[in-house]
Amino acid sequence: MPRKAEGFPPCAAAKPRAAAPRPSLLANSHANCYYYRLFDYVFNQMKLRILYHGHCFDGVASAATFTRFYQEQIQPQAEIAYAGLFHRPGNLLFDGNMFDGDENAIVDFKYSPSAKLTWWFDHHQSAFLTPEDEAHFRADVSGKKFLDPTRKSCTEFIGDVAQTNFGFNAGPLQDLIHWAHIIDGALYDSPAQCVELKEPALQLMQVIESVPDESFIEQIIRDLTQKPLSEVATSDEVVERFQPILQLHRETLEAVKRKAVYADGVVQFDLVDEGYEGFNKFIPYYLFPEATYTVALTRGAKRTKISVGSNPWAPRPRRHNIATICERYGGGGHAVVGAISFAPDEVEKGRAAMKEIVAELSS
Ligand SMILES: [Mn+2]
Repeated sequence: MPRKAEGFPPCAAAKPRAAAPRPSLLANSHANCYYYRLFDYVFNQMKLRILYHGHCFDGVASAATFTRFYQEQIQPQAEIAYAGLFHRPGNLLFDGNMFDGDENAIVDFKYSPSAKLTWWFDHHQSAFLTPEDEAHFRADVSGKKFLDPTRKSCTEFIGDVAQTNFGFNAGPLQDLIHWAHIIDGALYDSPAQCVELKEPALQLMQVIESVPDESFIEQIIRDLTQKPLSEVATSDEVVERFQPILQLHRETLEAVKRKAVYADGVVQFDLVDEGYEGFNKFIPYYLFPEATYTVALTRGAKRTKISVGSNPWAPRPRRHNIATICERYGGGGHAVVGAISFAPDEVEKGRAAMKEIVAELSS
């Protein structure tokens, strides 16, 4: 259950610190002059670009946590811009124009060897597109790029590193970190908790995963930087957007009930013809508590996708590393959950790969 917020101290950005990261263009003797400060603000303000794992609760929570850390410990006056990053077929995840800040950060997403990338936090096993990217990361001496695939959530990882290495106080973000940990680590009490969606944090998760409006997601990030999770998750804007999602979620539940086939520990279903772009990944275990794995095929506007998952409450333990299986088909993820993207028209290719994966997990 979400803990009740006991006051949410405003971000220290409200009171800019004296230290400026860039040399001033004017002499210091004018430092207290209004026009000096205005000039300094206009001409010396630096821009931070934060690229985060889009439509993912942990990605959004990581962006909010990094924002608050950056404003409190690094540069209070930075102008901050956001953009979501998405997994796509092939290796074209980044384009050079994305790194348009004076500083550029990636959180909860793959590494980029771009010289413009100044901060990186990730916890995915499949964190690198190529061995060259990994070598580039291993050679980094900036002290601002971090990977720990043993972490359940990138949000918690950022909070801990920021606290230990940079003196950040992650306390006010405790509730956000707690829920990112549960959601990204799939540490729910039961499949019912996640399929019935009673907790506001889980309703916010659904909104983040489903609402296509990037500017709304960006507002959520900015709100989570300044307000407690419980307040953001129960706001009118979130509650209003959650209602149609809940309706669709119930329809998807019915579709999975109709299409899912269970055998040898594996639930499989193909929702391409139904037109559902995604589904709550705990529905299969809600319906088939004895299953160890799920393999599902869906199609959206931008990709056909195989989702592979494992049941955290399975009576028989997981014996396969799902990221490793997905990597063979050009996908990736974690040991317990992963995905593979194909072009939207590659449905048959997706179906063939799905068949092979089901056979492997059933053996
Ligand atoms: Mn994550």
